Amino acid sequence: MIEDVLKKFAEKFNADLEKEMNTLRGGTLVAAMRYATLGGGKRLRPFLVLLAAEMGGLTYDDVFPLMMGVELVHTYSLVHDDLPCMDDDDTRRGRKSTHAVYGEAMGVLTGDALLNYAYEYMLGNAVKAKNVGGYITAISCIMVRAGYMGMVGGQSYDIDEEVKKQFKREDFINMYSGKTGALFQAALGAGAFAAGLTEEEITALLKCGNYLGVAFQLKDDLDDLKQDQKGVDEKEKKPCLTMLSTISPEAAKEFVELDRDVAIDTVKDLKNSENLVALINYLLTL
Ligand code: GRG
Repeated sequence: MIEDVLKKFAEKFNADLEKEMNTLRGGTLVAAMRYATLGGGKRLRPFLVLLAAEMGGLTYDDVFPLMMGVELVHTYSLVHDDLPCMDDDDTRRGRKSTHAVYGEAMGVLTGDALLNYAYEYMLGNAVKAKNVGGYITAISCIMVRAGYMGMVGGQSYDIDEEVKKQFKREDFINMYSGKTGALFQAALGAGAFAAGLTEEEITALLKCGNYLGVAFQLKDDLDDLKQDQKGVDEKEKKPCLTMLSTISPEAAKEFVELDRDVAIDTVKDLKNSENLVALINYLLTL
C-alpha cells in the first residue's frame, strides 16, 4: 500500500531532517526554524522528488538535499501563510503555528530564514551530486516555481478578496496552479532534472505536478467545507473566497476526479511510475 510506503519514507526523512536541523547554531530564530520544520506534516513534496528521481535510477541519499530543500520552502510558505496578515491561523499540523509560539515578527523571520537556508543547503551539497548540471537545474526548477511566477505569485491573488470576487473558475484554476501546483511541479521536476530524465519525461512530470497540485488544493477546499458544515472550525476567520464560490461541491468533486485522471494518464506509461500513480490515486480519492 502506498500509504505505508509514504509513512515509512516520512519516518526516515523526519529523522534525517532533524539531524540536519540540529546542526544549526543560534538562539530563538533557530529554535523557531526547528519548531516549524519538525512539527509533523505528510512530507509529500520530498516524496515526489524521490519518486521522480527513482525513475532515473537515483536513490534517497542522492536526492536528500533536494528533498530537504523543497520541504523547507514548503514549510516557510506555511509559516508565512499562517501569519495574521495572511490567513491568520493559530494552529498548524495539529499544534500552535510558529508565530503563535514565537510572535509575529519572529514568524516572518523564521519563514525568511527557512527559505534562504533551503537554497544554502541545496547549493552547498551540489559538489556531491552525481550529475552536477542536472542537480543545479533541479534547484533552479524549485526556485522559479516557488517565486513570483509560481507559489508567491499565486498567493498574491489569494490575498485580495475584492479581486477574487470578479474571478471566474479559470482564474481560480490559474491561482491554484501557482499557489499549490507550482511546488508539486517543482518537486517532480527537481527529481526528474537531477536524474537526467529525457525532455519528454520531464515535460510529463511537470504537467502531472500541476494537475495534481490544482486538484489537491480543490480537494483541500472541499475538506474545509465539510469541516465547516460540521461546525468544527468555529473560529472567526477572515473571509476567504475559493473556487467553490464559482462551482458547486458536486462539480468540484468531478473536477478533482478529472484532474486526477489527467495527472495519472500523463505519467502512467513512464517506466517505474507505479508508486507515483498509486500516490495520486491515494491523495485524490474523495
Ligand atoms: C512571502 C509573506 C509571504 C508569504 C508567502 C507563498 C505563501 C505565503 C503561501 C503559499 C500558499 C499555501 C500555503 C498554499 C497552501 C497549499 C497547501 C494545501 C498546503 C498544505 O499542504 P500539505 O497538506 O501540508 O502537504 P503538510 O502539513 O502535510 O506538509
